[in-house]
Formats: sequence, C-alpha cells, structure tokens
Amino acid sequence: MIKKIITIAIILGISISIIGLSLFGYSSEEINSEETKTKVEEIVKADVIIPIKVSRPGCDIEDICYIPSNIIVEKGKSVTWINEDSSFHSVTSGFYPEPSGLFDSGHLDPYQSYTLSFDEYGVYDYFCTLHPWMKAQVIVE
Ligand SMILES: [Cu+2]
Repeated sequence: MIKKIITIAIILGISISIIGLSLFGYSSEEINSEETKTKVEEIVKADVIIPIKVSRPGCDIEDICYIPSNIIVEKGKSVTWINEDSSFHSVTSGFYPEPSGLFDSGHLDPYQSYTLSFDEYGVYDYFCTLHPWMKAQVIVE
C-alpha cells in the first residue's frame, strides 16, 4: 500500500515538473523574441560590393572585382561601396595607374564603406590603386 502511494506521488511529481518546465520554456521563449524585436541592427546598405579574394588576379576574367561592375544611377543619387574582402582596396576614378582626380576613397579597410553622390551625367571609370586588374564603372543617367 505504501509502495503504491509513493509510486503515485513520484508520477505526480514528474508530471508537475514537466508541466512547469514547458510553461517556463514557453515564457522564456516569449521574452527572447521580445529582446530580438528591440535589438537594433546596423546594416550598411551597399550598392557595390568589393567581394572576397579580389586582391589576386582572376576576378577580372568574369568582371566581378566590383559587383556590379557597371552600376547605373540616376543623376543626383549616391553610390555606396563596401569592402567585404580582408585586404585593403580603393575606389579611385580613372584608369590604372592614372587617377583622374575626380574621386578617391583611399585605402578602404575590411568592411569599411565609401559613399559618393553623382551630380553630373556621364560614365565614371574607376579602379583600385592596389590591384591593377580591379576596374569598374558608374554610369549616371
Ligand atoms: Cu584592390
């Protein structure tokens, strides 16, 4: 008889624990999703990406040293580049090795971005001062 009571008590205990755990689990999940909602994420919205591994020749074959390598923008709009590579790169107007002097980002650190607005129509060729094979264009329409 005592054994039966102990068994029932153990079963009851386990059931209560399971119910309690599931309730606790549910409520902590709720708190977590609230935290996620209030978390502020800072994302750089880039128009042109300098992808990984462009510091050695090869990206020029597929024209992917800057992605896209030809970006068309409306007059007055800006373009943002982001360096997603682990090496330094630049966004420098002109053709290697002669910068035209219109714009120059200087050496961009990994994950550094550079924004420029284009207020006049034209085709703007640019390149990377560190890697002669890296070249692309901004077309302002
Ligand atoms: Cu480069």
